[in-house]
Order: sequence, then C-alpha cells, then structure tokens
Amino acid sequence: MKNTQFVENLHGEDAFQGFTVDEILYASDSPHQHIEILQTRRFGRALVLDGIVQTTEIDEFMYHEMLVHVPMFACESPREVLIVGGGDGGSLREVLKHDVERVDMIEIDEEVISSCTEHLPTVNLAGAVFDDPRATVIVEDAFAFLHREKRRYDVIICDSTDPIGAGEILFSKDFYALCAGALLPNGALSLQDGVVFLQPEEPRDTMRSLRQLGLMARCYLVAVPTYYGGPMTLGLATHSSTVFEPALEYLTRRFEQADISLRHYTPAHHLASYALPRWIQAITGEGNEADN
Ligand code: AG3
Repeated sequence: MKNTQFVENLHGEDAFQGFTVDEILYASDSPHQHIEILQTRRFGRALVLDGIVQTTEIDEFMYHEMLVHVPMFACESPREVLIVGGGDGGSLREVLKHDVERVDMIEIDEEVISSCTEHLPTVNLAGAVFDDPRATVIVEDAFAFLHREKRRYDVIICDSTDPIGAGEILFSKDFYALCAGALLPNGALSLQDGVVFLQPEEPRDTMRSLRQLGLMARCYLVAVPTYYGGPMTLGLATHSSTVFEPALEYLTRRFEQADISLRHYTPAHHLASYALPRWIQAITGEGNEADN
C-alpha cells in the first residue's frame, strides 16, 4: 500500500476499506488508544481510533441523526439525556437541537474531545457543543459513572466504539443492566451495534441481553458509507410499548413541533428503519421479543 492510503483493519485481512489521505492532522497515543485525525480526499476529515474509522465529516450526519433522533422523537418530552462516549461531539450536537434541560456526556478519553475540538470542528461546532450550558462533559469510564450515580434519564445514547479494548465493557450485559436501571419508565436507550453482515454477533448478543433484562429491544438500520460492509444495526430499548411502537402521526407531530433542521432523519424513515430484511431478523430475533 502506498503511504498516502489508509486501510482499516477492523475485519481482518480478508475484507477492508481504505481512504486516500492527503494529510495526517493529528496522531497521538492517549492513555486509552491511538488517536488519528486524517484529511481524506473524498470523505473529509476522519477520526480513527486504534486503526478503526469512527466518523468522517461527509457522512457523520447519517449516523448521528439516526442514533439520536430515533430515541429522542420516540419519547414524549425528553428532558434529561445521557450520552455514553461520543467524544467527537456529533451526538451531543444533535441532542442539543431538542428542547432538553440537561445532557451528561460521559467520555473516557479527554484527548478525543480535545483533538476533535481542534481538528473536527464541523462535527462539534468548533467545540461550542461542549460549552453549551445544558451540557455537562464528564471524563470517566461510563461503567463506573453509572454504577455510582443514581440519576435517571429520559434518553440514554451509547455512541460507542466497537467491542474491542476500552469499548468492550459497553457491550456487556452488566453495562446494559446499569443502563436499564438509569432509564426512566417512558425513556429510550439507543446504541450502535456494528455492521450486521460482518459483525452479526453484536446485534445478536445485544438484543438477547437487553431482552433478558426485561426491556423491549429492536434493531433499526442505517447505511453509512464510512462503515464498510452494508447497513449498520443500531439498537433501541425501552420499558414502554408506546415508545417502542410509535405511530407515524405521533412522530410527525413531535418532529413538526421540534422544528429542527435535519439532513437524514424523517418520521417516515424512522419507522422504515425498523423494517428488517429476513436475514437480519434471524440474527436479531425480531418478532420474538421473549427470546432468551
Ligand atoms: N462510533 C461507531 C463506530 C463504529 C465503527 N465500526 C464499524 N465500522 N463497525 C462512532 C462514533 C461517532 N460519534
């Protein structure tokens, strides 16, 4: 490979994606991971953690809008929100478009926040999202935070890396149990669950754990060019059947009242993203919510 090309190794040697890189804007070993921010030729700037592409400027809105607005619009009036991870600030930016009172963002790696503030300003509005008076940024392991804090939330958004290294614990049943305990009765939890064709164990195991904890849980789909290998599964879990199955009229009313400007999410697409192809249903156990 020419050294102007970045190749992601998430799925081993057999299948991979890459970008032409015009400039390495940032490269550093933090106490938690290797952080790179690359100027790519076609995808804008890219955040890469331990060699795995997390987000790119050109398509981050697709991922962040679906991860955030699906749980936010499914709930009647979310006021208190928790973001787990999300150090680039993209999820926080989307949450703050809503009329929320408080957003706690628990990111383990301070250096992701500082490097993205400097080198990924389009994602976090040059760091302005972190300074919003409604936002509290806490640099801590989310597992330890949830274990200690007794605060409960309307919406919990797990904007995590893949279940490798520091991110692995965020896919454990013990972590989901802490999330379930921190979720208000009419609240919603969303999480990223990998590219289902190449990482089928992620949605399979996550759905099983969430349902074993007594939550209603489903996957919904988003196709983001940056995440190689077909659609990504996002997960949605709740204690409330109205949050689980919102009507189109309800979502449309919520969306119109919120009056926010989006590029990807629509109420109709929200519900469409729930409709899974048969092979993905077989992985996630859709239609079999009591499955253990
Ligand atoms: N977090 C999800 C990145 C997943 C990449 N993995 C993959 N392609 N399976 C993104 C963080 C953006 N805020």
